[in-house]
Amino acid sequence: MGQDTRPAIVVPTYNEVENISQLVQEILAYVPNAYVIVVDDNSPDGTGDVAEALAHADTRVHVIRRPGKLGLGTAYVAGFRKAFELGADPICTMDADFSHHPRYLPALLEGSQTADVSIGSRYIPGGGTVNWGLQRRILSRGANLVARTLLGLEAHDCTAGFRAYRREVLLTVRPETVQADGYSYLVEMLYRCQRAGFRTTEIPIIFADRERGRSKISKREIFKAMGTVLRLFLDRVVSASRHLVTFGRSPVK
Ligand SMILES: Nc1nc2c(ncn2[C@@H]2O[C@H](COP(=O)(O)OP(=O)(O)O)[C@@H](O)[C@H]2O)c(=O)[nH]1
Ligand SMILES: [Mg+2]
Repeated sequence: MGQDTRPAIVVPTYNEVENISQLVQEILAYVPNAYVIVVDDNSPDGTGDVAEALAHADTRVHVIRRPGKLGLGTAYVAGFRKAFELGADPICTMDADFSHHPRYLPALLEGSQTADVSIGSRYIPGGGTVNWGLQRRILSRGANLVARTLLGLEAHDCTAGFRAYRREVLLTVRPETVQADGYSYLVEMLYRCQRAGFRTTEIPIIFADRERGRSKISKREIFKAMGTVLRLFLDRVVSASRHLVTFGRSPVK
């Protein structure tokens, strides 16, 4: 991980016209040497055009425009590819709605000095959520508890999209081969990082619910996430039993 390299901040957007300008401005205020990579999925509200104008005005800003709503997972992958082209390290992801406040970016990047994956975490001391209804709180806590228990993940916030990955992590884990899309992409990525032996650290953040625009999380995403956790759990069981078989074998003479 280079002290001399520039970080990239990948921001997937879908209908974030009310947030994008201020967000990009604040990211660059907190991290002036960052590249900002907006990945817009042809947002009907014109977010892509606004992002494009920001990119014209400032060479640190880049925009990837995709033809339609292709999902969060592949949006990250497209952003990572661009970050690689730019030679960025580390490579961060964050939401566009200020739930992941740019003020935490310096601490997140600092985390990358010592850990391979640095996570902006709601579920460690000092972290938390505000403006979330009971249902959303239970859902998020429950999802984390299940993912942590079944998959043996060390992080307390496994569904957080506020992360900094060292370049080397993405080279090894190859995010384009992650099967899950949408929100469960994040859980699968973390699982793969941990399996590959990368070290994670958590930085406490207060996650404020969006003030502008609407959430895109749906019931379908929640079911898909449950399916992903089960698939990864089976993967874990199968590889643990393979491990037992390999090590249980008597040595060949
Ligand atoms: N490019 C792209 N961005 C998306 C898509 N779905 C959600 N996003 C963005 O991903 C981030 C998280 O979505 P959000 O609706 O805030 O989810 P929530 O915070 O979990 O309710 C936001 O920046 C969204 O604009 C998608 O299909 N494509
Ligand atoms: Mg949000």
